[in-house]
Amino acid sequence: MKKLLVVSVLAVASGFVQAQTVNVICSVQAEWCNMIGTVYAKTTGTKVNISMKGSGESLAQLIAEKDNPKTDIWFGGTGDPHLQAAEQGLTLEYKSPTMPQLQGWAQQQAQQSGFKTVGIYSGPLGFGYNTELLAKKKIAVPKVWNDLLNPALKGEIQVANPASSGTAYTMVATLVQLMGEDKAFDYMKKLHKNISQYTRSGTGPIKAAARGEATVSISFVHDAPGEKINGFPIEAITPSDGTGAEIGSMSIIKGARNLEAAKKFYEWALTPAAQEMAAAAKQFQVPSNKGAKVDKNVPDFKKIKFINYDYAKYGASAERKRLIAKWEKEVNSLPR
Ligand code: S7P
Repeated sequence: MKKLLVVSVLAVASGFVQAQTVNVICSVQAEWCNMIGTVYAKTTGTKVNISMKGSGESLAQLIAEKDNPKTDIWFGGTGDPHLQAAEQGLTLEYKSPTMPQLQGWAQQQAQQSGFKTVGIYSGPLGFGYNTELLAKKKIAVPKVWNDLLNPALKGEIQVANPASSGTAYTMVATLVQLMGEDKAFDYMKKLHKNISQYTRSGTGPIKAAARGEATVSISFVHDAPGEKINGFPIEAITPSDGTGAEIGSMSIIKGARNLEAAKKFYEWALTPAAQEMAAAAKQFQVPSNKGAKVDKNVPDFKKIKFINYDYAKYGASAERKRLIAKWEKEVNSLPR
């Protein structure tokens, strides 16, 4: 025993003990991914390999890697694909001792998945708009979903493609729950005429609106203040007739090669200090740890009219597949 201890001490002292490694897919924006990677590596000595991907693309990668996972943990991204990953057996059940410190919606996300994912932030869907372009084109700020059908907005709106983007899938699921399926599809067919481009990534449209490449975007509104702080003429609003919200989530990958390192990273990511890094990286979702400070730029949920989003139903693989196939056939195939 004594001999073993001496060997361990010598190994550490002489640098023979290899640092732990954790392979992270990160689905929030680059500044936040880089910040958590750098801070976690510096404070723990862990080697952090970060691969940045949107939510839809991350799920596709995890499905492709199923038999030989190269990822240990998936940080961030909309909750629906995390629920699908859980349903498809791609992620591992893990009950964090931190769970009681989390908001109800974050715990509900965990329970719904059999503890194979957990909520780390939440944020509402809405409209981003370029203030200068709207003023120049003399178009009123869109306040309800129907305002996006204004013919003056023809070719002026960007939203992502729901097949690749969790943000855009949140829009489809929100509209279906808000209007009923038939009316929602009629609405999306009309909206199609005003769309200039369905982007691959969910954050693309608000960046385009900020830079004047689109007048309006359908986006998570917490992505607007960061663009504004960076000097772009952008504002965001949530539709007063109702909207949905994402539960940004985190999951440990089943078969993770660095399971202990993944669990350590997971616990760290649930701490108030780690969650406050979002605002430091100019991303303004509501943090899931009740003890984390809420930045003044975070949208005030009390002022937003939310639908009662059914995360279990719309997070199910079969429902997502069905709605996306219907959107491709009935909406995306239409001429503009
Ligand atoms: O602030 C980043 C954010 O809006 O992007 C995440 C997500 O990766 C978007 O993925 P998609 O490209 O698949 O839409 C959101 O979870 C997050 O709030």
